[in-house]
This record gives sequence, structure tokens and C-alpha cells, in this order.
Amino acid sequence: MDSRLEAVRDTVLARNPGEKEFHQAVTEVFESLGPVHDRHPEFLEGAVLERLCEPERQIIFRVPWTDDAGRVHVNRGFRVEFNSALGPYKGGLRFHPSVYLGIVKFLGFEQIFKNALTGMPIGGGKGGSDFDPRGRSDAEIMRFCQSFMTELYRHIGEYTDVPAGDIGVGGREIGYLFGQYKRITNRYESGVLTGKGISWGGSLVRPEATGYGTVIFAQEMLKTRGQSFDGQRVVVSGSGNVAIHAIAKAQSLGATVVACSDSAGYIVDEAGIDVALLSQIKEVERGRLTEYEARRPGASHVSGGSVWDVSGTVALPCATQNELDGDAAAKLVSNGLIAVAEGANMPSTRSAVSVFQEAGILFGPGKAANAGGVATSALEMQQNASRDSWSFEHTEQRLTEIMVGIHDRCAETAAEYGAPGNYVVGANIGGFVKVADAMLAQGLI
Ligand code: NDP
Ligand code: 2IT
Repeated sequence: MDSRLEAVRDTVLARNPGEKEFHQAVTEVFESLGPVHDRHPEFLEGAVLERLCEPERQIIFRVPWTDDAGRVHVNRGFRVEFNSALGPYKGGLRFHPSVYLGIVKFLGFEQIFKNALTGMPIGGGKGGSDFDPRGRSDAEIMRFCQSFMTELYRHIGEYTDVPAGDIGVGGREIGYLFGQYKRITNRYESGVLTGKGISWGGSLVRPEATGYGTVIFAQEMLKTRGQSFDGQRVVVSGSGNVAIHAIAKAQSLGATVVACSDSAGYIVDEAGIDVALLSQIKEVERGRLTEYEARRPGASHVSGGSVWDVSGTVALPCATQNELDGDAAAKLVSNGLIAVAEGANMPSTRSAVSVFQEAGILFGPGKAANAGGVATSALEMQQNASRDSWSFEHTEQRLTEIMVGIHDRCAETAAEYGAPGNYVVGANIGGFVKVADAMLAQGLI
């Protein structure tokens, strides 16, 4: 790393002790930015990096709620409003027991660059709670969401901060959150949340957007080597919102997706995952992957283990951070891998990324490859602002153009800075320069 940037990085790490995922995300971005500071000394003079690493505002709050037996629980809620140079803070809410400030900050930091790459007018933020939704009834989820919003509502708004979903937060949770916001504020402010239901201000394609976008990004990478998804053997991790729609899109382009996972294990289905069955089990019944083996002849379930032991030519990590380490990367490479696109945020460890890059694998980092979700959230905001709703075809066309645009901008930026084919460098520099220019133009903020 450039020594000028290393000094800033060390200060950031010392000021934020114990936040290891945030440290990882900052380090990974800084490793790309040396050449930018050679060309733009004004970024150093303006202390852009120091400012960028300090969130504009961080909110931590108590979320008390009662379970169905009347017992009181207390969780912790977070919203980190990281950077508003390009627009209102925008980013999802994650409900998972592992959530703490270090995870919210890594996600918020990544979101700044991702949102800049979309070309849409959105700043970066993220939030969530250490609440564990697993096994909770709809009524418990509703009471938790209502309590969460009872504090959050005062911090958000169409022109301020616009949350959406992430792990553990989908259409059901956004509905309960929106209802409570409307009740407290007495405003039907559609643009305050995205990922809403279609009949009450949501956008077609938003549920599919992250997974579809990841596959579109991967397809553009494959094209640079004269290849396509047709005939590829694909391995996916996760079996939630992003994974399911990535599987569907990859198969619609002629690939066979042979495996996917959840936190308990993975399934292998050599005939290609039956997306309708997977969606029924995971999205409708909220069940486990073991059910898939029971209902699909020829499929097998492996408890524990790693889905990355399954061979494939394309890997799409769509579960969570640091789920794919250096050993898993080496195994995938030795099994014939040609491309990786990250549907999840930071799923590959830094050593995994090195393994892929040294082996010449096409590697699309999450902040570029999974930007289709938040980009379509911005399309939902556009529809809300104009009180319009677009067709599926039109919205999907916009998503495709945005993803192709992100791919091309990353490729061009990487080449411009002497690292052709390096999408990590392209995404980090492309996102950073846009935000840095806006921050300098807006004075010392
Ligand atoms: P979901 O809650 O719908 O699904 C998450 C999936 O990942 C589940 O299969 C879950 O398994 C698995 N998973 C979660 N945590 C872990 C863990 N610690 N170890 C192993 N598996 C785990 O979330 P999404 O599909 O929305 O999100 C997946 C990833 O995509 C996240 O990294 C998210 O930040 C990212 N993302 C999401 C976007 C969106 O629009 N939703 C947009 C851009 C990125 P289990 O059910 O067993 O917990
Ligand atoms: O990580 C992400 O980009 C998301 N969870 C989606 C954020 C959004 O505002 O749609």
C-alpha cells in the first residue's frame, strides 16, 4: 500500500478498535487508491480519505419488544449515515445475530462506492440489528419492526436517508416498517423505504434485481474473453433473495446451477437447481435446504462442509461476508473455475481475492457486481417521486443498462490506471473519484 495512504489507514484502524470487517473493507479499498493520489494531490490536501472513513452520523438505539409468550427482549439497533455527497444516505437494513457496529460500518463504507458506481443520486448508509428472525412468528417480526421504526423514523426520510432490505429483511419486514413509519409521521411518504410491495409503491424487478444484476455483470466479464453463460457449470452460495434470483437468471442464460447453500449445509443437484421448488421452500415456507433433498429426486444434501468443494466454472457467492477463504479459492481454481461474481458483500477474503487474481480468474467484486439491487432501489425512488410505475420489461432494461455501464466503467478505469482486467481496482477508483470530487466541490463537510 502507498505509504501516504497507509498512515491514514493506520489511524482509521486505531480509532475504530475491534471492528475487523470495517478494517478489512477500508484496507482493501486503500490498496487500490495510491495511483489516484499521484494524479490528484488535492485529495490528500483536502483530507478526503480521513473524512470518508468517518461516518457523517452513527445512531445506536435500544429496541425492546415482546415475544408471543409475553416475554420482554432487548436488541440493539443501528443506522450508520456514512456519506451524503452524492445524495440521501441509501442502503439496507440487516437483521442477523452477528450484527454489530463493525459489520454495519463495513457495509456502509462499501455502499458509498457501490452507490457511486451506479451513477444514481444516492449516498451511502447501512443499518440493522442483532435481532435473530429465525423461528420467530409473523406477529413477533411485526412487533420487532414496529419497535425498531419507533426510534428509526426520526432519522430517515425521502430526502435524508432511505433504508431497504439486506440479510433477514425482505418484503414482509419492509411492509411492517413502512406501516409504522406512516402511522407515526402521518405521511404516505413512499420514497422513505425501498423494496416495498408492488401494490403500495414498490418497483417491479426490485426483488430479482441483485441476483439478476450479478449474473449480468458476470456475463459482461465472460464476454471480454469471448465466452457466455451458455453451458457453464455454476456454483452458488446462499439460498436467500440474492442467491435464488442469481440461480434463475444464470439458468435462463443456459447455465446449469449445480449447488447452493445455507448456514447449515449445501445441496448438489446435477440436473440443475429447480428454482420454483427452492423458492417455495425458502421464500414461502421459510424452511431449510434439507427439505429440497426430500422433495427433489437426484438431489443430495451435505450437512456442514463447504459449497466451494463442488466444482464449477463460475462461482457466485451470495450469502455473507468472508464465506470464501484462500483455501476454498485454491480448490475452486484447481477444479476449473474461470469466473467469480460477488452477489454478497465482501464474501471473498483478501487472500481469496489474491488467489483468484494470480490465477487470472475473472473476478467481479461485490461493490460492482451486486449493485443492481440498490440501483433498482433508486429506480423505485424515481417511480415514487413521479408517482409512476414502470413495466417489468422497462425496469429490467434499465437494470441491464446500469449493470453493463458499471462493468464498462470498471474495465475502463482499471485500464486507465494501468491494471487492465482488474475489476477491484476499477470499482474502487471509479467509485472513489466520483465521491471525492463531490466532497471537494461541496466544501469542508
Ligand atoms: P437473505 O436473508 O435473503 O439470505 C441470506 C442467505 O445467506 C441465506 O441462505 C442464509 O442462510 C445465508 N447466510 C446468512 N448469513 C450466513 C452466515 N453467517 N453463514 C452462512 N450462510 C449465511 O439475504 P440476501 O440474499 O438479501 O443477502 C445475501 C447477501 O447479499 C448479503 O451479503 C447481502 O449484504 C448482499 N446483498 C443483498 C442485497 C439485496 O438487495 N438483498 C443487495 C446487495 C447485496 P440461513 O438462512 O441459514 O441463515
Ligand atoms: O447491499 C446492498 O446494496 C443492499 N442491501 C441493497 C440496498 C438498497 O438500498 O437497496
